[in-house]
Amino acid sequence: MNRKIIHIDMDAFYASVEQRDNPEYRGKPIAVGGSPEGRGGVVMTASYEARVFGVRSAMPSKKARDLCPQLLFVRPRFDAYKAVSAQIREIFHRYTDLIEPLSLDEAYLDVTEDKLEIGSAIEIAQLIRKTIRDELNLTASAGVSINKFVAKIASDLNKPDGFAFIGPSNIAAFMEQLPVEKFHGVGKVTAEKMKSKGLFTGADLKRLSEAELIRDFGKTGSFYFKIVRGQDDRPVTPDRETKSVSAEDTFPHDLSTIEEMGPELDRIAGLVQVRLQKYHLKGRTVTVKIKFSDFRLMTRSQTLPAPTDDLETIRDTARRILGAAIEEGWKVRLLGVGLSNFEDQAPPAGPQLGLF
Ligand code: TTP
Ligand code: MG
Repeated sequence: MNRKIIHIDMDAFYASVEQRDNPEYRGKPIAVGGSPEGRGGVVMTASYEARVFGVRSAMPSKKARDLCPQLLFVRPRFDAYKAVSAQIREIFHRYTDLIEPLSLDEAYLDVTEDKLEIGSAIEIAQLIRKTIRDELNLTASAGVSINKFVAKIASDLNKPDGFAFIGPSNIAAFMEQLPVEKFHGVGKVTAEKMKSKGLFTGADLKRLSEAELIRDFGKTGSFYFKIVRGQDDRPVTPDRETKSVSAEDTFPHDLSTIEEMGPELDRIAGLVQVRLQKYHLKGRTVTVKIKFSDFRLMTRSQTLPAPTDDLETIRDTARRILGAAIEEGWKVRLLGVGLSNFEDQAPPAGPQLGLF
């Protein structure tokens, strides 16, 4: 029997809370985070009025201000966002306890069996959206399908204040027309690599065998093989505890000097820092993962005196680890940076395996 999975994601979350609580921001382009003088800092999120100008999450404030001179910069109030996050979770719990939060504003729900015996995932998703609007004065978008992957893509289709249902009989056609860059989990480099091989959509990927996908894209090849057929049997895991936050990138060409690797490592560290911020986590242990052209894998870690989510600290530590680990001339295909050993969580016993 098919499962009934809902993915819910609040619209322009921090910005919407600010517009709700401060009437003077309503209908205006606002950015949460960053600095009005454009002196450093990045935008955490932008209201939809600001997105019209091209303002986006993780954009430096100077660029955001250049794109939209009347942009209002608002200082984040994390306590307010956490409170709303708890309120939406309480609404989810009216229907199911199988809730897997991905961040403050986003969660998967398994409503195969719902507490109120409504039976229809579409109806539950719409009820949740209506309740969030009526009780919290905020909007959310929802996607409904039979697995997490398709539900997540569906929730993004009609954002903001949107809804989409992709049922079992539509999944195949939907995945076939989907551009490869829309497959979440496919990064920019992989998407480019796919396109250079003439793979632009799900239909193109579907023509390849599992062995061919693994040959071209490594282990994730078998994930793509399944996903393009709409198969994803990952369960919704309630209140999963985040153990590590990481990012990695495979390069189109092998890198062999520190001069080439340094800026790439910095960029990857930046992605990790954005995620740490998004999940409100600070970690003590920085890990660098290195894959060589012969697929040999090396991971090296360093534990800091205090937990951090500071970009410079993460970058410097990652660079130090990399500098100590590799020798000039080694050919590097992939670099990754991870943070673990989070604040308020007991340090892991024994060697730190299982990162990434
Ligand atoms: P998202 O759900 O990615 O973005 P959003 O809710 O602002 O907008 P939408 O879903 O309508 O596209 O992230 C949720 C919140 O997490 C966001 O409001 C602010 C925070 N965040 C950051 O702090 N930094 C980031 O880089 C991102 C992407 C989000
Ligand atoms: Mg959101």
